[in-house]
Amino acid sequence: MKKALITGITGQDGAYLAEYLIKKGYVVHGIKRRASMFNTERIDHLYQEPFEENRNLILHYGDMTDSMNLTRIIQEVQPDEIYNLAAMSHVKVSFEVPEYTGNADGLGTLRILEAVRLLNMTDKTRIYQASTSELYGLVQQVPQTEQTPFYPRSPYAVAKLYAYWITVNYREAYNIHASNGILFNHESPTRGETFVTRKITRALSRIALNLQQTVYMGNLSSQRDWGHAKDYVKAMYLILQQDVPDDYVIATGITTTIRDFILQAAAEIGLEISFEGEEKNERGLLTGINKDVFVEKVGEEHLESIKLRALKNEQVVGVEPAYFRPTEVELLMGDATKAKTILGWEPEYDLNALIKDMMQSDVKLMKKDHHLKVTGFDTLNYFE
Ligand code: NAP
Ligand code: G4F
Repeated sequence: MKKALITGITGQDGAYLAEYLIKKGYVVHGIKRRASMFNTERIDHLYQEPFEENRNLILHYGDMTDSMNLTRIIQEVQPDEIYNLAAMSHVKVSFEVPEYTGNADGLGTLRILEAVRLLNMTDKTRIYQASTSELYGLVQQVPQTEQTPFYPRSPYAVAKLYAYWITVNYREAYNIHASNGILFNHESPTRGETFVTRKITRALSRIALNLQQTVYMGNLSSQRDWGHAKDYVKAMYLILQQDVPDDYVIATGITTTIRDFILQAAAEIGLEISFEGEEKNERGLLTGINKDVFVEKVGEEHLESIKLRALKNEQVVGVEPAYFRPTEVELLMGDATKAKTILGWEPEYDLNALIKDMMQSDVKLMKKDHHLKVTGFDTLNYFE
């Protein structure tokens, strides 16, 4: 049985990848951080009690800033593959914690590579580094390929630039099987709630259920190339199955503004929104309801209240300058031809299917909130 070690296993990608590798017959080891509350919600469905024989998921406490901890875990586990997914991954937050971001995201990658080298595991262990389209930043070319020059625009992207190049350097200097996946934005129903897509799908679900009036956003005009995390973890696996290590762009090739994502996600549940005004004064008004879609996707019992709000053309989207970044990445659009040709990677989800998946999941989730609000106490239904 192959052994994989996943850093960042409690995150969106870590959880999908763990599930994918377990299904392939791997024993998966994961590094999680100690937290004051449970932080394993995304992988709880995979967890087995420590006394169970033939366990295929084993967790270790650790941190990307702790070299000794990482080296000990790698020595104990002796992984065939390491997927280095752990990172302080929020671009806006990285402006507030730049040193920590550099330490965890940049030097953290060096710690993994150096541990494999010092433990003489360079022939045994393959390493995947979670690189990012944020490296392109102020884009020098559209679409972006493996050849496009990098121009990072945040402490996060600069830290990831170091991680990218130290991975290439260890590959060339020590012959380590180490590869970068340059992944464009990928989302899912378990995407962190403060990333833009999930913020939108949660807020629209709450608006539909009359639990929230307005959602305040940052830059509505930036454009992203969004895929589904389920498709993207398959690319990570494929990258490590190649005889020769290399770097690959993983993307859909389609780019969409944040504004259009809002419109499409709203339409998915029958909400019609119209934007007016510019920049800080831009607003999204609820101007209509597609009754049949709303009843099917949200439920008849919520129709009357949303119709009233639409009649009044209520504001549901606003712009809050606090969400703007000091330096923005305006346009990302990737060309994954190399990955498609060499890895045989093909995404199954397009943007429409991604939005469907996220909206369906968040409406269901927010209905639990609605039920709590209405009844005032928890019921068995809460866990359905
Ligand atoms: P995520 O949901 O934010 O997960 C990040 C993971 O890293 C979590 O498990 C987190 O633990 C862990 N982590 C953070 N700091 C750590 C530290 N100091 N030590 C140990 N673990 C730490 O991110 P994601 O969306 O799954 O992304 C996975 C990786 O791909 C990240 O490196 C990200 O930068 C990169 N990436 C993501 C995208 C995307 O669109 N999702 C695109 C390109 C690249 P807690 O759960 O305890 O916070
Ligand atoms: O969803 P975001 O926060 O993702 P961002 O900054 O593109 O970073 C994500 O993707 C990267 C891959 O390119 C990863 F490396 C990184 O770890 C992370 O997963 O923001 C997307 C866009 C930005 O232009 C932002 O300014 O949405 C814009 N935006 C507008 N209003 C907002 C908001 N972003 C957030 N988070 N919140 C807003 O209210």
